[in-house]
Amino acid sequence: MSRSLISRRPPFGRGNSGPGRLSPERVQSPLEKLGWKPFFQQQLSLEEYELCEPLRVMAVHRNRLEVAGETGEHSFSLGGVHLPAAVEQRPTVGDWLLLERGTGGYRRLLERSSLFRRMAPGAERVQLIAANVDSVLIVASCNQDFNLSRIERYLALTRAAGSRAYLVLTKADLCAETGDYLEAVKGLRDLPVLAVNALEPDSVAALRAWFGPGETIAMLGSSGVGKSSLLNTLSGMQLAATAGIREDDSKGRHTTRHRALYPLPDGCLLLDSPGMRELGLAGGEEGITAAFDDIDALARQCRFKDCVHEAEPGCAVQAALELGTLDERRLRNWRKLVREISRNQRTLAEQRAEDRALGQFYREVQGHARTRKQRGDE
Ligand SMILES: Nc1nc2c(ncn2[C@@H]2O[C@H](COP(=O)(O)OP(=O)(O)OP(=O)(O)O)[C@@H](O)[C@H]2O)c(=O)[nH]1
Ligand SMILES: [Mg+2]
Ligand SMILES: [Zn+2]
Repeated sequence: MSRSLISRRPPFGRGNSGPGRLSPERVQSPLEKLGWKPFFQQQLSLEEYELCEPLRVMAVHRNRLEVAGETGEHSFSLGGVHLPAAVEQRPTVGDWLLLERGTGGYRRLLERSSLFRRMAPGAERVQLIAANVDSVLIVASCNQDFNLSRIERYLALTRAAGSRAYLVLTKADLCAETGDYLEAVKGLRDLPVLAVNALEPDSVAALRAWFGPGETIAMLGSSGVGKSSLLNTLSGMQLAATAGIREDDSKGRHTTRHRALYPLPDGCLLLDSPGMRELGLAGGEEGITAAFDDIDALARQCRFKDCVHEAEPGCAVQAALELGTLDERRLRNWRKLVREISRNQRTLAEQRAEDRALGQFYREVQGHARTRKQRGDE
């Protein structure tokens, strides 16, 4: 581990010079190594501070969580826990939860610094991907599977979650000319890019400069791009299985089946996840605005406020298309994501209204039952 890389980074908990501060000179505590920060510490009441132990969710299984804390890693059964009905309030990978010391009883989830969600494929529900992610490594490979619109989608999702985004182009060693790929992503602003061979430690070493100790990094990328390979090379261990891709179309074989968080020797934590076939945007228009700020800026210059950028006079978006300063594909992808998000938000709002109505119905039924009981009705 290179000390000089770490010392260039600002310490966490800016403005906090107390004992909670994580400085490069100080050795990280076991909790800080798991991503514990003042943001979480501040949420504990005095009673919780004394009676509870914070644990990070490293992996989620059907009825069990893998958690890690001051005393190491263990498995926590959700069997006897009464979890909230709302999906968003249930634990996901990266969450911090409080368990009572001694009894191990479940207390609560701590407020999240960021949350990644998607529309569950085929269902009209939200699915949680990860919580408390500081940065996202968007992974794409320099082969047939490279898709700029997909990268833009990941970027919108990352911006919506309020996390920093980085792009790594893998399989640079298998491609004669990485220049074309680097050129293709040049228009994506505020997105540091590196082309690497994910199997080669020297090649991925440059990635380390992007991340600091205690930082949680999620990887987003389709199957076969080399997410697990990056994890293995960065950790110097064979932590996750990898498998060859299909020769005809360069697509992966969905080797990774579960999301799991891995602490790296550098002191940051990397989330390996399955390549997600569908990553429907579940909300956060501001993510799209941020990922497509060029189109947003153009739209503001249109003559009409409600311009839909088709054939209206004085449309700055159409003018940019004609000038060639805006790419037709990018505009199409923007339209697609905007439509998708408004459709999904409508669905989710209807879903929530139905859930509320159902809750109200149950409460009324229970109320009637109580009244009958009090009156001695049969
Ligand atoms: N030559 C070369 N091969 C790579 C590189 N990155 C990944 N591979 C190979 O690509 C294949 C897929 O890599 P994985 O790491 O399993 O991909 P993944 O993104 O984890 O895929 P899923 O788990 O299915 O989502 C493996 O055979 C890797 O050895 C690279 O940069 N160069
Ligand atoms: Mg994998
Ligand atoms: Zn317009």
